Amino acid sequence: MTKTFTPARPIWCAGCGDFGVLQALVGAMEELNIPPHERFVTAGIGCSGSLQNNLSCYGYHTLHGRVLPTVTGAKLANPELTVVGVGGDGDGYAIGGGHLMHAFKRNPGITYIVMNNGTYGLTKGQASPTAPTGYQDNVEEDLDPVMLGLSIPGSTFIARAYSGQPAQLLRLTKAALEHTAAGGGMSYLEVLSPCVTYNDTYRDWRTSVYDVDEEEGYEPTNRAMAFTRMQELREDGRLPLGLIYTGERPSLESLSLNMDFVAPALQDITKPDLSGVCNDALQSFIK
Ligand SMILES: Cc1ncc(C[n+]2csc(CCOP(=O)(O)OP(=O)(O)O)c2C)c(N)n1
Ligand code: SF4
Ligand SMILES: [Mg+2]
Repeated sequence: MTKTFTPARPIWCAGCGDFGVLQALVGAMEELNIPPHERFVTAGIGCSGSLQNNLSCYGYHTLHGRVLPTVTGAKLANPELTVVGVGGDGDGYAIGGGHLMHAFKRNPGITYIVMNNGTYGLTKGQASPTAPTGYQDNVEEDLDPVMLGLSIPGSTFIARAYSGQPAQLLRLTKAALEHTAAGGGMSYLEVLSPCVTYNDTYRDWRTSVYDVDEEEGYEPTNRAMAFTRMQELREDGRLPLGLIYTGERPSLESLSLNMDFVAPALQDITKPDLSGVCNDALQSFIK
């Protein structure tokens, strides 16, 4: 336990945007009084994935691209935990892209933070799905995961922050955790988090970000307005930040629990019928 709850020192390059994401997550969890033993943080493989080593929590590195099924399973196993998935744009939008749309659709009670740097940092700078046309000879149009999330009716919380704007990043990280804690389901927060070594976008992003939180008349509860505005801003070459969409829909675990599903971690394993089932399961491995 001492080892689990003693954060390691980050090994990121000086100036990596992921430092800001770590600071915001630690700050938000402290401000919301979430104790370390009630945090479950799972990370994908990538520079961003090492964030999980740097804060006090339970959790582990899962397989590359498998953050969302892992955190969904953890939440169903113990709905009392604060469950957070963290990873990169390669992890979440390339190899893990198939899971993203189903997670939006299922709306599990988890927070998912993607550190988008438009590159595969850990493997030395290949183009990711969000890399712009021209980066490393990329001939494809970049993916907009915010618009993907908006196009899926089950999604309930979509926000984007920039690690160069720490006050807003902290506020949105807290809002994401609060949405999920209130039973609202999945909160998705993409953070524009520059990779200073392989794709240093600080200069470009500083001038192209656009804050919808400050826009008069913008209604984050209006999905159609959000989608139209995202499209317009994209055409103008802007990167929208802020609380982009929030809606209401029951969380996956609330629906599952209504179906007589008892979360495994909350079952009384001293009950004779349950201990019999556990013993049978163990015996089946021995046979
Ligand atoms: C199944 C599998 N395929 C490929 C890899 C190699 N790999 C490790 S990290 C990575 C991409 C990392 O990019 P991203 O998720 O954007 O994280 P970043 O390092 O940029 O934070 C890849 C392709 C792997 N570890 N496992
Ligand atoms: S290679 Fe890029 S993403 Fe990885 S730690 Fe360095 S700056 Fe961050
Ligand atoms: Mg990346």
